[in-house]
Amino acid sequence: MSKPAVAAETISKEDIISFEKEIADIFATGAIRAPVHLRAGREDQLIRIFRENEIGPDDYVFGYWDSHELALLKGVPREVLKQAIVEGKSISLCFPEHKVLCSGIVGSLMGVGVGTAWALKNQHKKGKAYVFCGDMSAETGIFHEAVKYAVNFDLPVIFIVCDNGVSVMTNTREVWGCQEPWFKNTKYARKIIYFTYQNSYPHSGLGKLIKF
Ligand SMILES: Cc1ncc(C[n+]2csc(CCOP(=O)(O)OP(=O)(O)O)c2C)c(N)n1
Repeated sequence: MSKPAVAAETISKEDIISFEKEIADIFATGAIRAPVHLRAGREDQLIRIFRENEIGPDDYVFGYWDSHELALLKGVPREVLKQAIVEGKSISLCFPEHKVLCSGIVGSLMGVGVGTAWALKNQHKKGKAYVFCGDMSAETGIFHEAVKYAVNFDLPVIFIVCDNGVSVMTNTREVWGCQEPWFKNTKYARKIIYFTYQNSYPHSGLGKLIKF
């Protein structure tokens, strides 16, 4: 049987950059009456992760407030995604038919990802759960608990920590008290993919007040 299609094979770095730029331009007009969190600078890493792990229709992708790129790479059609963002759903994008589920609440999906992985394993279903989060989210208690549980029960879940060095405007390393994430060189690292990047957009919005 052939493997299910991996949408990320057909999506380029330029596609992602131009999508975020299009949303930035729409946001600047005041037409989106809700927050948006734009991201740039991690396209290569995200494309590589989706392609190398062959993240496809059997897999679940969980993300937070900054998930435009994840939805595109999972196969949500560009216009469908754009419509949802224009309707104000950018920070909690949910496309169950594509197994893309996001939330604007820090930490909220760690347990959901682990629970999904538990169900996949115990129901002998194909697929994995992929939980994408930021560097400060990886410091939360719920992240620790979720990763420990996933490792101890060897669940089909991978956490992807995208480290942009800040939590909104707080320097992550000042909070961590060290340069490296807590899981580096521990047994928990086997369930975690980690990379650093610099976001060329502000944490949220465009860095200026938008009237609408
Ligand atoms: C429970 C909760 N507390 C606070 C916030 C506000 N908030 C949104 S994003 C964020 C920073 C998270 O930092 P990080 O995980 O590093 O994410 P990134 O910088 O990649 O966006 C905070 C504190 C929130 N969304 N939910």
